[in-house]
Amino acid sequence: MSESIHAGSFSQGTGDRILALLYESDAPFLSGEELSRALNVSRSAVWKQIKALRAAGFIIRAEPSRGYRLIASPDRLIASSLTRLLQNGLIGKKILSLQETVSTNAVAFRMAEDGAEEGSVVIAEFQSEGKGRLGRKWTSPAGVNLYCSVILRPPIQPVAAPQLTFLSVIAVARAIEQLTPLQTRIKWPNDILIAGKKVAGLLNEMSAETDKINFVILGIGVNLNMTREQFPDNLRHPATSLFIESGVKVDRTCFTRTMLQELDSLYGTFLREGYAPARGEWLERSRLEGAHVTVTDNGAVRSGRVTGLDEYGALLLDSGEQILSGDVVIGG
Ligand code: BT5
Repeated sequence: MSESIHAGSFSQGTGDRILALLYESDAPFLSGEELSRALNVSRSAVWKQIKALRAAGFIIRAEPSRGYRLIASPDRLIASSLTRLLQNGLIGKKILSLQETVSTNAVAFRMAEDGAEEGSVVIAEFQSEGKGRLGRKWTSPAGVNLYCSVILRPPIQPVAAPQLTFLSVIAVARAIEQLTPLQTRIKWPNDILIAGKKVAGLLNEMSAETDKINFVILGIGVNLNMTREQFPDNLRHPATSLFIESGVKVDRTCFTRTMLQELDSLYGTFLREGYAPARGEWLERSRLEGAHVTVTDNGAVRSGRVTGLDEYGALLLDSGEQILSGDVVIGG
């Protein structure tokens, strides 16, 4: 499994480094000699890697007198193509992209324990045991969606950590609305719906001491190009993907970049101005204020009219109740 090769480090193979150079180059072609010098490997090693990249779906033109040029990339989420696009922010400066893993949250958690920098991102093409909340599973077929985890080290009290969920929810909603004609609705605390069906789910995990957060992992799962047949029959609520709703395949690299850029900007605002701006946008996007909801949590059922969100992200009901966790049904 590729996870065991990569987990815990960002060291790139020669193929990845060649790709990064081809992406970054302003010149139309890079010669074999330039590449071999930059990477300190032989020209035949460069050629071997070019052949391997072609076999993996990259279209690379080779001209004897000029060198190599990257023409097109396959539909894969590749660290070097994403980091190139995300150099100006905190989030996404370092990205680890895995072909498959158990769960990106689990990999990111271990990397954060080993000291990975704030803003590091783990992405996988397939998760064998993608996690939902409360021990539930997240269906994660290969090569069609986004499964991603972001490591943050916010200087806030552990009790305020749920506020960060709202940042990732808003980042996903903004990316969907920028790149598709679809309208989203946010459902407390961590779902994004299109036409009442779940298109994305968020799972935050935290390592903290009494009054200090060591790190938070923002786990983000978005159904991008998943087809109807790829959904299991026994989901708890109706689910969908951007492809099913719009009929158009999403460019997954472009979606990932847009979402991470939005998250970076929201996190910057959060660090400077606190939680109020995100809370305002969340309330607007959820259109939950005034709605009648039923919340189920561990068998306890509460219902009422939503009056807002408190400063830590808890849902407030007109009965005066403060809901910290649970599953919400709107209009129930
Ligand atoms: C969530 O849990 O919605 C959180 C999902 C987080 C997934 C990301 S992917 C990257 C990162 N790494 C991980 O291992 N996880 C995170 P929850 O609200 O508990 O919803 C889970 C429920 O949604 C399941 O019990 C199913 O009924 C349903 N479900 C499962 N897979 C789905 C999918 N792909 N799309 C829509 N609904 C799904």
